[in-house]
This record gives sequence, C-alpha cells and structure tokens, in this order.
Amino acid sequence: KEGWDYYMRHNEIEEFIRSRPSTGDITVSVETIGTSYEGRNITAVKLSTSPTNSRGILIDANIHAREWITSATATWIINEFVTKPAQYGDLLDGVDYYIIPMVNPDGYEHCHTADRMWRKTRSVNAGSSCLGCDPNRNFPFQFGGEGTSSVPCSDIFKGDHALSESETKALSDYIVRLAGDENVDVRAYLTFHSYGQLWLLPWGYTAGTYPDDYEDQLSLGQAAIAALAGVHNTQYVTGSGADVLYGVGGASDDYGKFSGIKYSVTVEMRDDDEYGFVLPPDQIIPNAQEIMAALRVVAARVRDEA
Ligand code: 0X9
Ligand code: ZN
Repeated sequence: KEGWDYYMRHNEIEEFIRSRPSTGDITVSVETIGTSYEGRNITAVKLSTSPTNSRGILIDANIHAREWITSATATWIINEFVTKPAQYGDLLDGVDYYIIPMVNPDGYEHCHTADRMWRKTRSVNAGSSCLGCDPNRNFPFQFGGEGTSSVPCSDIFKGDHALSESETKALSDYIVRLAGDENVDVRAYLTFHSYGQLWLLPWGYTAGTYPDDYEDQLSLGQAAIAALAGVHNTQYVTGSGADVLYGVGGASDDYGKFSGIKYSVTVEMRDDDEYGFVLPPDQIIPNAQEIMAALRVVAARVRDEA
C-alpha cells in the first residue's frame, strides 16, 4: 500500500500529517484546531516557504463524511508540497497554505466501519435516535435558510443551533482567527466536496444573488476550471452555488466569504455520476493532479492581485 492507491483511515491521515518534517525549503506547522464529538483530532497544517509570506489559501476537506476523494486529495497536495517544493514554486512562492484534510473524522470513520453513505457528524440529538447534523448547514450565515431541515433524521439537518457541532466550531474558530490575524492575509478558501465537477461561487444561499466582486470570482473560477480541464480533460462547471446547484443556508462557503475571505469556493470533485461518492482509488491521483492545476491558477491570483 502506498498513500494514494487506497483511502487512508483517519488515524493514518493523522499519522501522515504529523510526521511531515520541515526542511530548509518548507516549514510545516501542525496544529490541533479542535476535537470531534467522539474525541478525534481535527488537525490543520500550515505550509510556508518564506517567513515573510502573508497571503494565504485555506483548504478544508471531508466536511461531509462520504466524500472520501476530498481528504485524499488534500493529503496528496500536502505531500507534493513537502516532498518537492522546488517543483511547485509557482504555487508556494509568496503564498502560505492552511490545510485541514479531515473536518469530520467521526463521520468518515463511520463510513469505513458501518455505513459508506454517511454524510453528517455523529453527535447525539436530544429527543431523537438519529445521530448527527449536516455540518454544511451548521455555519452562522443564513443558518436555517434554503436547503436545510429541522428534522434530526434528515441528511440536511441544520443542527440545534449554528455551530452546535465541535467540528464546525473548530473550523469556524480557525477561519475567524486567520481572518482577524493582522499578519495573515487569507485570500482564498477552497472547501473540498464531492461529487459533480463543480466550482461553486458565492452566494450559495439563494439563487440570483451575487457579491459585489462576483466578476472577479467568476473570472477566477473560469480560469481555474480551464486549467483543470487541461490536465485530464475533466469538465467542470462554475457559477454561484445556488444557481448551478441549489440554495443552501449555513454552508461554509458563504460563511468564508462573509468572514472576509475574498475567494470562497466549494469545489465539487470527481466524478460526474458514474461512481459518485464511491470513487475508485485509482482516480485519487488524477483528481488531485487536476485540482493542483486549478490551485495553481488560484495561487497566481492570490499572489498577484492588489
Ligand atoms: O449540499 C452541499 O452541502 C454541497 N453539495 S454536497 O453534494 N457535497 O453535499 C453543496 C454546497 C454548495 N454551497 C452552497 N449552495 N452554499
Ligand atoms: Zn459535500
């Protein structure tokens, strides 16, 4: 077994992240940003090639338990950066990366041990025998809006209140901390989901609403998916999350934008509809390679714009 020809378990991902050494070329800083309901670590990795970098890109993965390709892609990107930083100067020069490969470890492990199609967290709901809420309905922006449910057994249950989950609280605290740090300038937030091959822009809470800088969002999205398609000819679609897919209140993408991160994107990875969430592991590396091409375009924008 090599790291990306199968889907690592949460403990393997943790072990992988925590054993990456800093080198003369790249500094790796690992931080536990929270603990899941069942007590697993939620871990962020910062990768930096220069102490004077300030612009940053935030990436998270596996907010949804069954979307395994997302954490596999995140760890592949980390591995590429730490093992061959010289090959990725165009991504690493002037830009720091803040990567959380596994936001929902309880749900992910539940997929491995009991129910491959689990989506939510695994917390107990008062008065219900159904566990968990949809972490991507649990953020404090348009909480309880379109595409959410108040029924604990629903797969889109929004939770008892915004940030009711330790997993979303950990991510939210991290976003707020980075956004408020005067030494950090996070310009892009990519939240990795699957599937559908979509590059989803704000606003996602309802159709037909756009932030003032939507033209910038769209031009970057179009450039990113064009670069992505150049690798393995995988076709993505971009547009607002609500226009292209459906409106969602309390999602992390809009919350990132609301928190002041200019480019906030939900990336719905492979595939289109053949395997869906159960993407064969031989697609991990091709998926990651094309995402890296899109990330290169994002990094250039983050580095170069005013
Ligand atoms: O429904 C979701 O949370 C996302 N799709 S998924 O199949 N990965 O569950 C889409 C969220 C897009 N964002 C917004 N519409 N705000
Ligand atoms: Zn998802």
